[in-house]
Amino acid sequence: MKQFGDIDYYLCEDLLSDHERGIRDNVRSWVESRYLPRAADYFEQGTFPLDLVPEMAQMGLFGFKMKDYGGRGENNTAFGVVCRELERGDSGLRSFVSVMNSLVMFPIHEYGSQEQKERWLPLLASGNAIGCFGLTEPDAGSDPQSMRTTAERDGERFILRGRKMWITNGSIADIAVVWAKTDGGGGPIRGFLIEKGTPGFSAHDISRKFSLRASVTSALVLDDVAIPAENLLPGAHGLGSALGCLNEARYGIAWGAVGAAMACFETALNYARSRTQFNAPLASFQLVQQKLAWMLTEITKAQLLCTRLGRLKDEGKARHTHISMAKMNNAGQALKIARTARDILGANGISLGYPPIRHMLNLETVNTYEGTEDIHTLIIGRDITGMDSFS
Ligand code: TGC
Ligand code: FAD
Repeated sequence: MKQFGDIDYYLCEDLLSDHERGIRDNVRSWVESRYLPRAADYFEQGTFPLDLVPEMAQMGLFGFKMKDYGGRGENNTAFGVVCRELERGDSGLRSFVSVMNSLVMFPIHEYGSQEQKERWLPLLASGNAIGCFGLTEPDAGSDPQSMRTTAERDGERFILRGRKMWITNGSIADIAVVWAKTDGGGGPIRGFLIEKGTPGFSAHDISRKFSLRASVTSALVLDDVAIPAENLLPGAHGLGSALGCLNEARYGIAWGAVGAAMACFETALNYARSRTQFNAPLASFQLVQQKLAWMLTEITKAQLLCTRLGRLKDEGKARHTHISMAKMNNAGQALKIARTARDILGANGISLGYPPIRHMLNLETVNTYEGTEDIHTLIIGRDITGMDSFS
């Protein structure tokens, strides 16, 4: 049964090419048939459906923009549309694809050696390897420059010591992109590849999450982890290189949040039309119409923002501050839209039988990770004023 309609008040989909619309339709129908029927179960059970990874690889969802090493070579706008359609299903599903593309394959492709690219990119593109990205630490979240993880050169090896926290895919990853300060903590931040099974390296899942439950989130432990010197990403120099990966992921999140908001709006509208109270459909009450009108207006604004951002990125004109604005606005508004949808559903709104509560809880994470709403506000504030107010 087809569940998703087109929520496109300003005909933004007309701004896509036939090819991009074809990609949208394929991913949408896969999400509807393969993910949505089990979405509430995955969330309730707190599991990510690893059995779907080969199907996603088959669709070319890993290395989606990469022109070589088994990638699909699509543009940024098409990638955004994919993220939106995946997140109509669940933020955990989009997160998996974000991490694979933007936080693991991107840094290996951009900053990796020839050997690293040849070894890992085809494996990741085919879904035969999973990756994770370790930047955040227990005491370094919004301020990754204050990280404590270190990498010490020891002849032909590096020895890594530290902890990473809140790492998507951590325990299921074959390869971890880990950021650490060199020279015992006094040197610049560099990126390293750490393989699963390396002595001293382990991942422990974070349980009791109420958000992004259909996604694996782990802590990484690095106790004197010795890796070959060639596991350093040679092209990654300083925090800016890690932030370069975040630009890619934040861009996908800006689109993805719109997908979650669309799913919530659609549910709320259908519910308001069919539910009767005081002998009239909820949708006939002015207060309910006000909520629906506000939701659709915010979705439309968010669609316009990320459609334009996609084209700017395709033309090489997108600045990281443009991406911050779209991530900040779209995640924040999607969260408010999900809360409003949950409200329109009344008591049913707290049931996993309807998607809004699941999206609402997920969007709490989406609004926090990849830079909180506050941090993106400060990034934009710094861009406008030229004055740094992070500390
Ligand atoms: P700051 O001095 O601003 O910058 C340090 C260097 O980086 C450059 N830079 C950027 N480069 C590329 N892209 C960007 N977005 C950049 N922003 C800054 C900058 O020019 C500078 O270069 P250079 O050559 O002068 O050294 O650094 P700061 O320490 O003041 O921090 C700035 C701040 C706060 C904006 C940054 O630290 C930040 O963005 N914090 C938020 C942390 C964050 O977003 N973490 C995300 C972790 S990963 C994650 O959440 C994955 S979720 C996965 C999933 O989808 O499941
Ligand atoms: P803090 O930095 O401690 O912030 C707490 C509060 O203080 C926030 O409201 C923040 O906005 C505010 N604040 C902080 N600094 C300022 C300031 N200067 N001015 C005003 N307000 C401020 N990280 C990874 O590296 N890899 C991953 O794969 C990954 N996946 C994640 C998955 C999940 C489910 C979650 C929840 C997080 C994930 N993260 C990941 C971590 C995420 O990026 C961080 O949680 C995020 O960057 C915020 O850091 P923090 O949680 O330490 O909050």
